[in-house]
Amino acid sequence: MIEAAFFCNELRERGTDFFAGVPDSLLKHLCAYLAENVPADTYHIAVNEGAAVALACGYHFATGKIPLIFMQNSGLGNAVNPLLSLADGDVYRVPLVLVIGWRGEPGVPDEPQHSKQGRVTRELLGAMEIPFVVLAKEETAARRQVAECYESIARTGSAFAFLVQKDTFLPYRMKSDEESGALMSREEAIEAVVTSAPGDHVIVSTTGMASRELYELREKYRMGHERDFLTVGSMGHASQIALGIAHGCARSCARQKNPLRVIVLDGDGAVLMHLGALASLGVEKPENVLHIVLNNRAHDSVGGQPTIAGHVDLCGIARACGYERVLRVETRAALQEALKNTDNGLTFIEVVVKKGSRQDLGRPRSTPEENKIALMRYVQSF
Ligand SMILES: Cc1ncc(C[n+]2csc(CCOP(=O)(O)OP(=O)(O)O)c2C)c(N)n1
Repeated sequence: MIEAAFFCNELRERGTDFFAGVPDSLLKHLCAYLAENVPADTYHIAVNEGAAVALACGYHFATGKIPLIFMQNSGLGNAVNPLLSLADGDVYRVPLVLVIGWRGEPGVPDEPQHSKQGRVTRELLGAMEIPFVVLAKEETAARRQVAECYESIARTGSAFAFLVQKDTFLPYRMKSDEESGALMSREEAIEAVVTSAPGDHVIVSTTGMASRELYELREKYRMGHERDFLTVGSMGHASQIALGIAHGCARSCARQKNPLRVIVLDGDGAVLMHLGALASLGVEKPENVLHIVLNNRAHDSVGGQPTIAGHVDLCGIARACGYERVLRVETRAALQEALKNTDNGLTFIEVVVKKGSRQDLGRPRSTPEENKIALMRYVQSF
């Protein structure tokens, strides 16, 4: 394994002094190092990976320097458009260093949502004509690769990528940023939703630990999983899946008078990633959608890196987008109270929670497809 400090110093020696991206668990030690060791105005957690590419391009236009963009390979999808239609050599030819966490690497056990992505990551980069290496886990080889990266960039004027395998970076311990214990945990908030959700409902939960916690809570209360859609990948799209379900139910559910409630359990990082979804919901106003954002101001599931949600008025945005009932709660009692009156049109509840999860949190034991089939059967039975 290599030190994040070593890798960053190699880059900095070659003039890279701007770091933007969306975090990944495979890059958490790199992000932790950057957070504490580079000036705050040069380290940016972007709302999505495409935004990070654009941000880095802008920095290059202003400085001529070669910025670095970090992301999980899941984020390549968000980045493809700006990589090919902004930074590419056929367009503005922007030199970029990409550092990409390689989830789902063939032969390495991982979650289903990473499997295809991991299998095709190299081919995707190849199709985009972005040269890459798998970052070595040993300093001499890694140093050689960094030299190769900047030689390639000097030759092509375009991007070069490092694919980062599991256990490439040595642990970097950040100073503790433990939050006050007064706030609920995400899991406690989800428990309150699961145990006091109104009537017949389905829950569309967001990417990361929220979905795992929901799955475990359904086990704990022996509730079955057929009412849940776990958005295990596709970060930021849970609320649009819910909107689609709501539209479908409105057309086909027999019990139109009392439609199935569709509850979104979103994360702050996820909601910021595709914030435009709020505008779609707010304008379309499906009356049976309850959008809950569990705001821990962090990308908790991949290492706790901060989002910008602590500086953004999510309720104000929801209101401005047209949500009819908007609330912000900080306690379990307030959340339970808020959940009592959710049949008055499109509702948004921001739940302020603390970071962190149980150490022994499990993972769904049924496959995504099994979950989907059970959910479809449940929804279509109305
Ligand atoms: C497009 C994409 N980028 C990055 C990731 C990696 N990822 C998985 S969960 C997560 C953090 C989600 O943060 P948030 O929505 O705030 O929920 P929390 O983990 O804090 O509960 C990230 C960045 C991903 N799955 N997909």
